[in-house]
Amino acid sequence: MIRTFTQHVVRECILLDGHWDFVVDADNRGVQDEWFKHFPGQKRKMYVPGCWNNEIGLYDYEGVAWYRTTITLRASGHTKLLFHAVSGQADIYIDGVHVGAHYGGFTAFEVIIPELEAGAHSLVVRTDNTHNEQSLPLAHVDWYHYGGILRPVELQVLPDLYIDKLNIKYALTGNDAEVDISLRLRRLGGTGSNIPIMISLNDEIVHTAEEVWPVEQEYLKVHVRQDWRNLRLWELEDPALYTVRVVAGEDDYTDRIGFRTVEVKSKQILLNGKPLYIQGVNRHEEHPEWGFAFPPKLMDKDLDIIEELGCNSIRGSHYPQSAYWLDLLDERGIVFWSEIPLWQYHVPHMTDPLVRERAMHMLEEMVSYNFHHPSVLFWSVHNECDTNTAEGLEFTKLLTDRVRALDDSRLVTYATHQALDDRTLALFDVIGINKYYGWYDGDVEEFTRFMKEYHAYAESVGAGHIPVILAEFGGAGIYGDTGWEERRLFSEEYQADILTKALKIFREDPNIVGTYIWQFADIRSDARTFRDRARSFNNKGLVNEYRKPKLAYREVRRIYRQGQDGTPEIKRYTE
Ligand code: ADA
Repeated sequence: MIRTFTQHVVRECILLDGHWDFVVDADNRGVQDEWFKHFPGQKRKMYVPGCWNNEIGLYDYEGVAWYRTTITLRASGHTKLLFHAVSGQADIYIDGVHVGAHYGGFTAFEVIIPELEAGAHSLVVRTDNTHNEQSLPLAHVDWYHYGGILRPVELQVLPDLYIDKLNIKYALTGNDAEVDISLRLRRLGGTGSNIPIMISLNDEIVHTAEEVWPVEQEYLKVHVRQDWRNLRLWELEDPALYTVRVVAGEDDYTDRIGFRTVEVKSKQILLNGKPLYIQGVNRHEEHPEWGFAFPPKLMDKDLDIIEELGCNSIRGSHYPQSAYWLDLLDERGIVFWSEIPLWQYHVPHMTDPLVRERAMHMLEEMVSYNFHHPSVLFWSVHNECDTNTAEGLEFTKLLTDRVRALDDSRLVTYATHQALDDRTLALFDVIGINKYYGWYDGDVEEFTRFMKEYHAYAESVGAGHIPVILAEFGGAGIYGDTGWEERRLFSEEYQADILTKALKIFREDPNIVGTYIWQFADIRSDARTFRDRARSFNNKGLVNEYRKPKLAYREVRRIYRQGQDGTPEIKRYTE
């Protein structure tokens, strides 16, 4: 599954899930046309979507690998290959011809092959998950760089004139919306000079027109303004969703939207005008058996566990996550923080033109691909970068300007570990602070002094009015390692103790509007750079990597859920 709803009824779509031929090319010989002959004994099958680093013999492999499958077309036609995510660098070949490339592991991309003949064709994907000082993310991270075709691949058959892009913006007044629908259509062939367009909202036709499209013009842009009244808003308790379907000539496209406002006022985050107190966790889209190719059914389970915990929000640490996941969040009324993997970039990285270009590109892809999800309230531009420097300030300004130009309907944020001398605070709508008192930085009680110092510092640099979220805090607890409350590092009790005390401090601070605990589940870390991670996992999960609850889960659930007359109730808004 790619989405929880059907996006195309008319356009033919074929999922390319299943076994593909697979071979590792550690020496980067790049002989894709005869690739399988050159690697005797190595050829094997790999399930797509999947990650090779969950497989025996490939647990630690980072580098080039080739995938191959056969696609068969019933009739000649234009073909679109939609890759929902391929780790690192991807190069796509059809019948040995290079037809497309993409950089960046967590965003979707497409390759269009016009006029492909009927019959069987070889589809080869070269992937390279090598990371270095210019990659996004860097080689040095506290998770694992799983390689492979991470998310589904889809083959779509396109007509001569097809819907290339749909973008819906709106301005809300009460329950009425002024809606701006932008369509971009593309011509791949044909001589037709007119195209009928029909738009429907929840199955009710709201617009029909015949657009003139000069034959020599490759693209046609269509703008439709509409007033939609008496809408149900997207609320956490009642996340109303609307389906917009466009039929243009012989093509169709469906997407879902939700109507809501988000803004910052008087140091609060307001969702539909009401203060929102964030109760959240950081979640990597990662599983020990699936790596980054997280299966849809387990997403449901993760959400059950997270809702049971009393959360109303999730931070998607530290990269753009699956469309399916965001669909579920839209449906369940859970607020999402989406970010790109600019994780711990220092001055030399932030001034590197290639890094900058890659970051901008991924930011643009993240925003454009996830634009319609009402659950996304925050775009986050980076995590723990050198924001206490002039270079950090300059780079951050580029990112925040860009993201606002792409989308001014959401809040722009980031996570800083330089809170007391950060130079970028004033660039943001909401400030995320990462701090690990009780684990790396001394006693957990020091949070009280730290937050006082932070508020004074923010005031002094003109950022005192900006709401603050504790975006990361916590400690490690190894699942099953319990004792007699002797506060032993890595025990379940020690971890629970840090979180309980930290949450008490944060929840009593009226200047803090929410918390994202580090982290939801234990994740595989990178043993090469993080030698102190027991089991080579980051063990700060409230549940272990197989989603078994630790003591900390139960303690946080007690705090996040508000008991009233013995009935647990999720606290969604500040009283
Ligand atoms: C950082 C980082 C997280 C994780 C955490 C930790 O704050 O952003 O990804 O590595 O530290 O566990 O130390």
